[in-house]
Amino acid sequence: MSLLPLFDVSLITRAAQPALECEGGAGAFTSYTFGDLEARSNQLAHLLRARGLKPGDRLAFFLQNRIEVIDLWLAGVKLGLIVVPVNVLYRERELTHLLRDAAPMAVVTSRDLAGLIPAGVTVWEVDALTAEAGAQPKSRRAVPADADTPMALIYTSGTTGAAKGAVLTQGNFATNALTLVTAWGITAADRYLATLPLFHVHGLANGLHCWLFSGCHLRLHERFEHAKAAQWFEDYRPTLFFGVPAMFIRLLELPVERARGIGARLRLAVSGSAPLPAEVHEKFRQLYGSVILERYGMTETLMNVGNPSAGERRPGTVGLPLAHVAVRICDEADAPVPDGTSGELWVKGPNVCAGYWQRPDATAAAWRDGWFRTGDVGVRAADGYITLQGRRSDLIISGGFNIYPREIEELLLEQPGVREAAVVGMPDPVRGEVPVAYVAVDAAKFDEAATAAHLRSQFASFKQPKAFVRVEALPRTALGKVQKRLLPRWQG
Ligand code: MLC
Ligand code: AMP
Repeated sequence: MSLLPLFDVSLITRAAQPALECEGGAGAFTSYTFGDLEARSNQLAHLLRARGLKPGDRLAFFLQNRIEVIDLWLAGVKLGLIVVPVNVLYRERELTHLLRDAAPMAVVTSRDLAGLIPAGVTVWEVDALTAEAGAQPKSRRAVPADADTPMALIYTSGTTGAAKGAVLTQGNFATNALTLVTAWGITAADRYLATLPLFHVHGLANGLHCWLFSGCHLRLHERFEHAKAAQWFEDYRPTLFFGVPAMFIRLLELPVERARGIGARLRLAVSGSAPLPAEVHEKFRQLYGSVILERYGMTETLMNVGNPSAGERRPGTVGLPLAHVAVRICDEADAPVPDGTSGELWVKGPNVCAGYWQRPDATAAAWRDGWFRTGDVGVRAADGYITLQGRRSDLIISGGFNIYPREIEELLLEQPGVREAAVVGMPDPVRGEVPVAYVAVDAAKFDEAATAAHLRSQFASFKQPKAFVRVEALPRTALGKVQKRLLPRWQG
């Protein structure tokens, strides 16, 4: 199954129907029909083809949420391109690695972000590209594709410190969209408020694709802003909202009368990308009268497990395997464990990506007998509900963004005066976790402010340690492995 036939249900069949409203500055919104989106993406496809892009070529975008991301994604689907979404918060070190690895023909970005792109990479400025596309024919330009056609390279940090590109196919995305639209009963009558970034699978594969396939209406915001979010809900009156736990936690700040009004219209609120505390689930229900549906996914697999739309949405659990997914929970010896016993979640299905881009070693390490080993640890109850309990790696998730400590530790060790470094996730009431750096330093050589400034220039803001805690030496096992559990607790 490829993507265009799914999207055509909206792009062609609902051509005259209002599809989207986008923020156009000063609080004004511009509206588009599905037919407008079809025409815009055809024009861009003609231009990209004229610029030499062929099926299988990579094209990256480094953009906040805006209609041009949708144009680019649809043009990529039509031309069989491999689109490479890049987190707008990434900085020099992340960008250098990712762009060298993916080797896109160009990066489409905005004027304010263009200066961050490393030298030697071709940059296409988005407004100029869009203006030029406007002069192209509106007729469809598309190449044949099938389920195995690679669609995107989405980078996800590896335990080695360097991010790997998950190769997601059109079939992966199509399966995900079909399953979610069906399981969550999304119809053309829904209204979806989109504030998740489009450069990660939550906003892209779930948000955009459920919209395009169901033909519902979408309001796209550049990003989630907690001070404005309540007003957006009240103005737009969405029936659908997808968010990370940090967003739901921010929404708990609203007075009950406003929350009730919003909740009365909200048919379905979905949380994922990080654990939703059971307490937040309950408080949201009390305040909004809406029971959050929590689901579990990954960049490499898109969505795997979810609470039912019709049925019990059990707080603290991620629910049951989605219709197309097989889930196995295994012990250290790779043997399936009985219900009630913790183990690593393995998944198998048409949602699982084709492997890591040019990394046969990492691909071989992550798959076993056709199963993808998620690295997430969980337990299954006798009635099938799965609870996630942690991870096999020391991944930190902050506001739904992933942080691999190793990546930051490696850079810290390159700084003057740093002898040892360990980065650890500490609990945070809104973002779930935040990173804190423990360092053993030569005081005469270590400059904390300079180190922090260097980190800021190299990494996304969510990876910046909230503090540098100085220790004499890191606690280690007899074999020299750092024991992060034994580090003194940071008091904030
Ligand atoms: C966040 N920030 C941004 C930004 N998004 N800056 C610019 N543009 C954006 N789009 C930065 C802010 O500058 C700030 O930096 C920090 O993030 C927090 O911002 P905030 O305004 O204080 O927001 P807050 O209320 O804390 O909420 C944060 C958040 C953000 C929820 C808006 O964490 C977010 O958008 N998370 C979504 C992540 C996501 O989509 N994950 C899906 C991965 S896919 P500073 O310097 O103050 O820290 C996946 C698979 C699956 O995991 O299962 O879905
Ligand atoms: P990413 O690599 O950004 O796609 O992040 C995927 C990881 O997010 C998973 O491996 C999980 O650890 C985590 N995750 C996603 N959804 C949930 C959830 N509902 N509860 C807990 N963790 C989650």
